[in-house]
Amino acid sequence: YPQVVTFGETMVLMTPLYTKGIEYNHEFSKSFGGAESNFAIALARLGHQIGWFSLLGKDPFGRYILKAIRGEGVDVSRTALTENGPTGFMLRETVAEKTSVYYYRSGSAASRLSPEDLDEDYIRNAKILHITGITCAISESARNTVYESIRIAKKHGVKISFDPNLRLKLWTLEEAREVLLPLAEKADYFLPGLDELKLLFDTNDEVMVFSKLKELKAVSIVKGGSDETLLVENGAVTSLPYVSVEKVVDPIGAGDGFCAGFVAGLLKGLSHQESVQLANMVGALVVQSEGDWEGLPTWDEVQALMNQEVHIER
Ligand code: KDG
Repeated sequence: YPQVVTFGETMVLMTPLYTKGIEYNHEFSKSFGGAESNFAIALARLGHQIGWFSLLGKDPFGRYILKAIRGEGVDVSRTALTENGPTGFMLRETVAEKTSVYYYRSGSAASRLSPEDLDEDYIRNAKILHITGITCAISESARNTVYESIRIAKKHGVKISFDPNLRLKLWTLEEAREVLLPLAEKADYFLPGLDELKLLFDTNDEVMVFSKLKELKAVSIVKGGSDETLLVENGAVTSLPYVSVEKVVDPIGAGDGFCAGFVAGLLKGLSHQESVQLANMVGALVVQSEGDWEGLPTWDEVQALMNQEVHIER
């Protein structure tokens, strides 16, 4: 059984080859993305056994995604290709430095995830169950699957890490608050971004944000301070600086890699502070290459960064 289990929707991602925008492009590149599978790929590359499950359409996109994620060393044994809905699909364009995402995922195979798709033994044997708010946003049955997975995890003493991953294209802020804040109460490790917290707590006052976090039972790890990550535990806030990068090429996927870095730290027996430092390193490596998951580092690459090894080109 894998040490960590996660689940959620992964979609095919089409991106226009040129910067003219979707409307004026005829050529697209094909990849895929999904916060939970990005997280899973990251953990696998960092050397851990990770299981990701979902429902994919029994279609070329579904087969493509399943093979690719399996090829990354993620356990996909609980993922099924189904005739009940197609594989979700998204387009992303960046025009004049503004990125927009278009989702084609309502009624998708993954949106039909329901509590019956859960394998209790699979969750029970893990150390950590990783949940993101996106799964709660895609459908009521997927949200109920999250609730049921948490109930199973709690019953068996499996720790819960939770990234709210607020996606306002999927639901309103009010709907998101109603679901995500109670989930933060249930988490052992809460991994939000500072901007998300300001929206969820309805305040721009950072003192207020942190005092609300201190009320939670969870250890909170707040991504996206100006150039730091903030660790909140036992009523104290510790700032851990980012690893500086020369050029941010593509920030998408950095949050998922960050969460995986933190969880990998826990699995490697590191302290919470050290785990955040590892998460910061993974984040720094991801943003330097294109793609939601392609730039996720291996454990060797992280160690090379730790040891400041010089890259030999040829
Ligand atoms: O965190 C990156 C994800 O947002 C991306 O890979 C796609 O899961 C995705 C979503 O729902 O937008």
